[in-house]
Amino acid sequence: MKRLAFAILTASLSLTALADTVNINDPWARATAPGAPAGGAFMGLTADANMTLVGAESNASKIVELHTMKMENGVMIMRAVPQIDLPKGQTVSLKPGGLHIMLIGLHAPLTAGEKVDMTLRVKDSQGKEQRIPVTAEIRAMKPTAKPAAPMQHSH
Ligand SMILES: [Cu+2]
Repeated sequence: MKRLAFAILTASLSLTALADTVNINDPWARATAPGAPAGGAFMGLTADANMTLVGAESNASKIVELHTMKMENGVMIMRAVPQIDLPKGQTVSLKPGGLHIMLIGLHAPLTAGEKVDMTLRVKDSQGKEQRIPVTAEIRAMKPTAKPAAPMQHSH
């Protein structure tokens, strides 16, 4: 049913019969504590052709950004990135401690067992934009990043 709805949406956006798209695998978001300003969302992305994730939207927060996370001088640092490349046929993993989607300015805490809707904006090699709806399951999960590392958010 979901697949059919998506096929109709894709067809309405493009006159080509078989539009390249991005397949989403296991989308989830991490549950947040009450009052937490931001939460992360994660998934696997596999594109049919060379494509680029250029942004995301959600009603769950004021802002949605694409982020990278890595250790620098012993500190976990997150940074916003303008886009994430999705090479043809390769699964790009958005996961804790790495690339992720950041929901900033949450309107309500992300509660385990509930779902959060997002829309991904991807561009193909001709620059044509597609909007891909994603429903992420909210899970309570311990960070896989080293727990002792202090975290710093830089923009
Ligand atoms: Cu982040």
